[in-house]
Amino acid sequence: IAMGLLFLTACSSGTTQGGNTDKTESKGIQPRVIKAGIGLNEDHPQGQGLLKFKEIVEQKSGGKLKVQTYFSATLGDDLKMTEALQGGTQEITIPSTSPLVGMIKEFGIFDFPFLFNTPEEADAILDGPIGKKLLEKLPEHGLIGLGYWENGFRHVTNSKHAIKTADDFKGLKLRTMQNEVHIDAFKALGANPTPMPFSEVFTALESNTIDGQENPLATIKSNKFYEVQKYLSLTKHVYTPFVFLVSKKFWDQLSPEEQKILQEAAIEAGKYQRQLSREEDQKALEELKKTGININEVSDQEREKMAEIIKPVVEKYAKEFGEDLVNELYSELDKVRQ
Ligand code: KDG
Repeated sequence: IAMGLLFLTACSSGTTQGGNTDKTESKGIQPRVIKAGIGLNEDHPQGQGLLKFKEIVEQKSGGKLKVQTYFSATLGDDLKMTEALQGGTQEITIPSTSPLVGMIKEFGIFDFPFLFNTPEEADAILDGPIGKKLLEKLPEHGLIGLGYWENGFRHVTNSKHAIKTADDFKGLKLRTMQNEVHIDAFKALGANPTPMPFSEVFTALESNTIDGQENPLATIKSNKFYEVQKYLSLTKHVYTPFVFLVSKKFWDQLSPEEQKILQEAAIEAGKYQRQLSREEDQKALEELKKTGININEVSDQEREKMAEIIKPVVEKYAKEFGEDLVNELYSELDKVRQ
């Protein structure tokens, strides 16, 4: 009896530690419905990754945790869904880090053009101390970050002319994400950047409100931008990641067991998603060639020229985001490149 009592006391004191009044530890896995929404389509590597996440969560929880998936911005754009997580009316979203820079400015280091050369370099930084440090800034904004998935290297499409040289950006009205680094970088190149949520891009291209946009090949294919664009130039000007977000209001109600399932599933599905994203990047190029859109390579020399023009923008934001952080980023990258 004495031992039993001791055990009970230990358990109940354990549950109150986190400030939770309910006995989360004794709850194990509860039946729950988890609403997960993204801006891209189901056939996109991000959509396929989300389906993998659903499969893993449902399997690990014996079907108790159910993930309801919403693709193609049916629940809203990245910022709207992130706000819904903060308010506790949606549980999961996987936005680009770029539009989150208004909330956590340091995420902007991933928006520096020509920062990464390969997806593996991005993995090393995102999964390393820098990526972790940025995830730790999320809870004070009502969000939990379970890791990074891949969006990938972005290229420019437009309806006017091929971009072969840095000069070819001049005068082009280009949609950018809602992110000041992207806006200033395209301004520096002489373009006319127009920030807007992703869900409005197709219509804006179709109605010629804008001349072009920039996104990874998988997105250009999945969202059929080739139907409303004449030129695809392989500028590979920036790599942007996705961040896997959970509502903190929801997270705090979960038992440690449930949290573990979600954390592991986000990482496992993320590995699958990154792999798929890299395969799709190759495949999409082949398929885009068949659509009739004019595709051109951009020489390394011209890409270096573009990087040179954008350099003052990067330097300005390096100061704003914190020189220590940016120096750490560059030295981590040096290590990866050795
Ligand atoms: O699901 C993610 C999308 O909503 C968005 O982040 C895609 O890269 C993107 C863009 O250009 O807005």
